[in-house]
Amino acid sequence: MLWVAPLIYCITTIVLWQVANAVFVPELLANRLFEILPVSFIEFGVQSLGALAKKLAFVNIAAIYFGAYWLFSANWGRLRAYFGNAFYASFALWGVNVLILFPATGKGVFGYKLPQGALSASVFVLAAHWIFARMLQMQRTESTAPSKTGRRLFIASVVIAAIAAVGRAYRVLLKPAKWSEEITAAEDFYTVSKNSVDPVVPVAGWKLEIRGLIERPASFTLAELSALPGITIVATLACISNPVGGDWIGNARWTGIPLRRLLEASGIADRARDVVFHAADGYTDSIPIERALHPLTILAYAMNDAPLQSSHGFPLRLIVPGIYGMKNVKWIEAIELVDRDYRGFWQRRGWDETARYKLMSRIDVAKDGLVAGIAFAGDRGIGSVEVKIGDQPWRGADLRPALSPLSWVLWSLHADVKGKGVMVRAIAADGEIQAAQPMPPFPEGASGLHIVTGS
Ligand SMILES: Nc1nc2c(c(=O)[nH]1)N[C@H]1C(S)=C(S)[C@@H](COP(=O)(O)O)O[C@H]1N2
Ligand SMILES: [Mo]
Repeated sequence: MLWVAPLIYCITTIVLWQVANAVFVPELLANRLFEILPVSFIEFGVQSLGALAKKLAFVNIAAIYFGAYWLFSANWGRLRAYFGNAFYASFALWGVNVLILFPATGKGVFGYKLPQGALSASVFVLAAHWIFARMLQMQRTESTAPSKTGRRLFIASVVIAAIAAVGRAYRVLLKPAKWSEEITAAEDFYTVSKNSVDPVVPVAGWKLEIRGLIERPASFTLAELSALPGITIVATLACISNPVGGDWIGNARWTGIPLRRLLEASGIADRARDVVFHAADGYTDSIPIERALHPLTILAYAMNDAPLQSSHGFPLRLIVPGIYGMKNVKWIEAIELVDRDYRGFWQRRGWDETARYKLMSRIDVAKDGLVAGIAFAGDRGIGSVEVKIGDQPWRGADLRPALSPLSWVLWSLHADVKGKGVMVRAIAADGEIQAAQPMPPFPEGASGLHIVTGS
């Protein structure tokens, strides 16, 4: 049974990771890969496969990692001659993890840069290797003829990946065209993060720390924050990677504390220039102090009148007017005031620094005599929306009143569109007309008009 030792090793590491918050080496490797791959390549994957792209990459890396243990175990009959004993062999493999893989993923030798610290990180990995050694020891010294299991596992993983990809394409194609709701339900709200596995932050022990260039550093528990007078605002959030016509945009009611109140209570130093947010997943980003003091910049703990879901940043996330989703940091643990321009996670990878929302509009439906969709202008407000059908002149659409100055607007127009090209453009309240020139999402957000064929 050559696969018992690697299988038990795989299960042990997953259990330790999920239950005891131990490091999971494939996760480190996957995150590292996302960091070193060119952004345009990741964007291509994410846009063609959606969030699934990252999960597939993660699963494949895990398969390669545990595959190496399977190979080791399959060849144990031969390898025993070199190592002498299963425990020495396992110890060597542990060394590969903590002395090679940890530093290679930027976590330092023994993982001293990990949030868990070097001791905890390497001891958990050692424990899993001890179990692997026990299993190797018990493995019958049978022939080392390569079994077919490896090839079968590989074929199975390719088949599963293909089914998942086809399934997703199917869902996208079958999704009936529906006009957006004013408020997007939390379950339907897009989620985006840099992580292959998002953090789940427990309330117990969680604190928001405020530090840096302030007179009185402070910290708050979630109960303390929720007891402060809060505000509720409707605001649209959109990802800077959202392509023209894409659905990485949603509108929700956010409840939280104006950031301004916390900062002013802490006494802002004159030199403070940027406000930096540090998150539980190691993500950081900043906004200029002026934006942080905007009365509608809030630290939100509720979405659509329910506690924030983990995927949307529980226990606390930033909602900042006029700036792409990227800078609306989730899972916040600390807020730091600094005297310089702080470049966040995506800025270091070439994405735009200001990240101001571009004027956008999208067609949700164009059939049975109705054209309808959404339009969004960040914190500037939508003035009007125009639709062009075939070669007819631009026509003004009807607008529903915006729920807030930071909300998208729903627009519609009754017209015969069957078989005709339909396009839309938004005009901001300040008179700016949505740019027709197509531009890809990288580095400052997509532009171009959404065009569909009516039915
Ligand atoms: N801590 C943390 N915050 C984050 C991110 C992240 O990876 N980590 N991703 C950002 C990006 S790119 C976007 S578009 C929004 C998405 O928020 P949502 O998932 O609630 O829609 O979260 C932002 N906040
Ligand atoms: Mo994003």
